[in-house]
Amino acid sequence: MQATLSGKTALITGASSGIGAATARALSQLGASVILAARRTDRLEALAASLDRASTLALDVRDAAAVRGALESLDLDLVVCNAGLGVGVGPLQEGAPEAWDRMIDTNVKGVLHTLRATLPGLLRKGAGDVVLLGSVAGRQVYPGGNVYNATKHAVRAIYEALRLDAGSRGVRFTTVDPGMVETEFSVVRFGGDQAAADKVYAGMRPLDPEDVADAIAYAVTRPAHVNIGELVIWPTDQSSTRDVRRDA
Ligand code: NDP
Ligand code: 8X3
Repeated sequence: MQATLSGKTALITGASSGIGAATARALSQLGASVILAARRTDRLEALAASLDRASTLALDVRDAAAVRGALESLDLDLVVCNAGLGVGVGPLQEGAPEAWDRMIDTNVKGVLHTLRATLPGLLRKGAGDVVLLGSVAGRQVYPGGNVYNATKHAVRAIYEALRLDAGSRGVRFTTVDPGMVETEFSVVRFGGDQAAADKVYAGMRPLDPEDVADAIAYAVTRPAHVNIGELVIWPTDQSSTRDVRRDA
């Protein structure tokens, strides 16, 4: 990668694990100062200790006031809205409203709170990058994915809304929409059941979080006049949200 992010400051939400942690490493290696935000500060501190120019921020993106208080005054160049989760898989008619709240409050409202606190600063500077972690689940639904799918469709709508409301003002907007990535996502989704999580990826080659981080690094290191808008990244073994080749 030729371009450098030296002198730039990046905020990454959900940096304590998976795609967020890999993205923090990638952006740091490209020279950016990285602000690592999430709830598990022990994880953030361990990651920050292994990186140059890294600081940590205890943040629950569902808490609008806390997000505003922590982020509004930061001088940022890149904002990666990555914090997100799935809670369970099952028929809508049997769903748990508490699980719906967790997904909607984190994946949709968390993104909105983060953008509300950071986008005005980027627009004032007339430069910068906003990267949203969508999903192929924001393009295709799958059985039992109902509310998670809906939250990622919402992220896609937010991406499109950003282009209309804040586009052409020097800030670039990118949605990165991966298929299956082996992270803690499925462990969280199945309430800590590692065996259930392992089954999701059994016999197939999922993406690594570094594959997604690499795509994000590519998007944010293009020349200023180039905005990579939408990146859809599938494992080669996954042809749709419903079709996965196993034990090839
Ligand atoms: P992980 O579970 O590994 O990481 C999720 C991150 O989100 C953690 O750092 C977690 O930190 C953070 N997070 C969750 N809730 C909150 C909250 N309320 N406030 C702040 N941070 C929070 O999963 P992934 O890395 O896979 O997921 C990252 C993003 O990528 C998500 O938006 C997910 O929907 C999306 N995605 C994942 C795919 C996959 O197959 N894994 C595919 C497509 C998209 P902490 O718990 O410390 O707060
Ligand atoms: C998370 C991956 O396949 O569960 O977006 O939708 S999946």
